[in-house]
Amino acid sequence: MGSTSDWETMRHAAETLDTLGVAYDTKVVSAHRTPQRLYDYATSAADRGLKVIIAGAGGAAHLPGMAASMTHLPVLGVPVESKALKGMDSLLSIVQMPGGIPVGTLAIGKPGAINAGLLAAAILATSDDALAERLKAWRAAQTDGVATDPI
Ligand code: RP5
Repeated sequence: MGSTSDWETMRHAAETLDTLGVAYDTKVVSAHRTPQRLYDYATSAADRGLKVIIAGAGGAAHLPGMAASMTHLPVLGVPVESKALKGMDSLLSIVQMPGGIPVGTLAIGKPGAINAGLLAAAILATSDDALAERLKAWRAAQTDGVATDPI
């Protein structure tokens, strides 16, 4: 994530991965304030064994796209809600990539962070049968938890 201030949003991705038993690491990596850290993180990601990168940032949110430009790993972008523009700036910064460097862009804020965790798990589950079973169980529990009556 681009800032410690993004953690309140991005912790929902981490909690989702915890629930599904997916290992991850968390880092603050700013495209603007720590560009060398971003370069080092993205260029070494595959060799360090990472399989998917979830990149959350707000405002002029260059982090996901810049990360994607420096690794062949799938990058999922979470637009963090900004104070000035409610995350529309974040969303458009992340989603509108030129053809050739994809970023899988999620919804603004908490729902996007949760779904980034779920989507990362789904990607990993294509080569991990045990994780696929946990993911299916999680989804079944979600379905079972939806009431038929509003009261
Ligand atoms: C972005 O600027 C970060 O991703 C964050 O969402 C936003 C504001 O950062 P702070 O000023 O709170 O550190 O780079």
